[in-house]
Amino acid sequence: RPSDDDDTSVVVATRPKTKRPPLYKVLLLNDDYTPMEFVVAVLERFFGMTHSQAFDIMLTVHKKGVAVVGVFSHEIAETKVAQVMDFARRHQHPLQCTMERE
Ligand code: NFA
Repeated sequence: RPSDDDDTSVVVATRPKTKRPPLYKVLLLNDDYTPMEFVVAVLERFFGMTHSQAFDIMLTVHKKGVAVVGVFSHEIAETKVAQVMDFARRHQHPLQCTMERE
């Protein structure tokens, strides 16, 4: 037929594409000045840790220099980093918090 534009000659396999969004690790960095109890309070307040969990992670950061404190979507990770950095700055502690793609 003159206007037959249905091309049935090529069949391509498809698969359902459900690409999950990337996750981001939130990292806490050691320094020589931020009080240990302040770091514990940060981990309790912003990362929902118990005092015992927070104390363990704080010690890991203190001894190893850095630790992952949580894994989140990009937006949540950005918010956590901003909250920690703002809280540290307001208390005049040099505590650093960053994020990196997992
Ligand atoms: N190193 C800090 C101190 O000895 C404690 C600390 C732990 C700081 C974890 C930052 C992160 N007071």
